[in-house]
Order: sequence, then C-alpha cells, then structure tokens
Amino acid sequence: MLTVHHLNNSRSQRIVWLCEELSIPYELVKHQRDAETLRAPDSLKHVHVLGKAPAIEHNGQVIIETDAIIEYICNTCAEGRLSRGVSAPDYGQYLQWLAYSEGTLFPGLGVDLIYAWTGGGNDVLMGFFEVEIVKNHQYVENTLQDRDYILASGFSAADINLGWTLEFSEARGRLKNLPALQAYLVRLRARPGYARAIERGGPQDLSVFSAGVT
Ligand SMILES: N[C@@H](CCC(=O)N[C@@H](CS)C(=O)NCC(=O)O)C(=O)O
Repeated sequence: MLTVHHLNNSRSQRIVWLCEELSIPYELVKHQRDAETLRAPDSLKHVHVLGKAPAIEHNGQVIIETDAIIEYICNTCAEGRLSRGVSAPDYGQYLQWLAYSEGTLFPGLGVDLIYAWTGGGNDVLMGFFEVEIVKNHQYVENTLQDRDYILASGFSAADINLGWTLEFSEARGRLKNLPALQAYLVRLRARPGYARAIERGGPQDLSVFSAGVT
C-alpha cells in the first residue's frame, strides 16, 4: 500500500491530488503545521530526517521531493498514466514542466515570502528575484495562450505540480494582470480530482502565505 504524508496548506496537496486523479488506493497520513511558526511538526521528522512534506512510503522505501514522488507514483502505481513515457513526442516538454515548478518558479516566490516575513532589508537581493518572478510568470502566461494545459497534448502530472505553485503565486499576489494563468487555475480547480483531493486532504488556505501582499 502507498502511504502519502500530507502537511496542511502545503505542496503535498499535489500528491493527494495526483492520487485522486489517478484513482489509486492510498493511505493518507495528515500532519498539522504549527499554527504560529507554520513549521512542520516533529511527526514528519519521524518519517524522514528532513521533516518535509510531501513524503511517501512504498514497498519499504521512504521517498521525498515532489517531482520524484510524482514520477514514482505515476510509473509504479498507475502504469504511467498522467506522465509521459520516453517514447511520447513531448517527453522532453513533460520533464521540463515537471521540474520547472520546483526548480525555477518556486524559489523566487519563496524568497519573496521570507523577505516579507522578515521585514525586508536587502533590496539588491529582492531586486534580483523580482525580475525572475515577473519573467517566469510571464513565460508561463505566454505558453498557455494556445492551450488549456501546460502540454499541448493535454492534462498531465506536470499541471498538478505547476497548478499548486501558481496557487502559491496567487496567494503572493503574483497573478494580477495575468489572465491566462488565472483561467488556468479556474480550469484546474474545476476538475473532479482536484475537488476530491480537497475533500480528502482537507481545506487548503494558502492565504497564510500572503504576508506583505496588498
Ligand atoms: N523541494 C521539496 C520541498 C519540500 C518542502 O519545503 N516542503 C514544505 C511544505 S510546502 C515543508 O515541509 N515545510 C515545513 C517545514 O519546513 O517545516 C519538494 O518539492 O518536495
């Protein structure tokens, strides 16, 4: 049995969403953030020494890192569904978009949040990331001009990864004046699998990450 460790209001929502989209059996273990610090509880450190979500357990292995978990679940629990195999014409594009959310889009947003939380102070540092945040959101906005999902071939696990990061962007006030990204989120949230994931994983309130947003 696959076990999914989920932290409330976190990127592990993606893994619950993925499992619901794939309609595979899984056990869900919920962990609650500290209400004040928003840090993960010690219960996650008992799963993996880094104490991060998501984490999964399967066939005696503990696996962390969203991108790896997504590929692992699609390929070992769902015959490759929602992934793209090596022989798919857009295999490379799939890998790019799967990695892009955590690898490129999120880091600037994370700095933006910590900057707001800590009261700022280093405008040179934030100026660097500000350019990256704007440029990258515009890149995704442009890509979505001619398609409903991030791959022209249709919905994939890369949308799940990207969708959650864009929900975080929304909480950080970064989707204003980006209509394709706003419409994309509406489309993703309308999916029955998304609704089932919220039902099973619990309500998601990313406004806890809206510090400094006006
Ligand atoms: N790159 C990792 C990031 C993992 C991560 O930072 N998870 C956050 C949840 S959004 C977490 O566990 N935060 C709680 C903490 O650090 O105390 C991944 O994609 O899984």
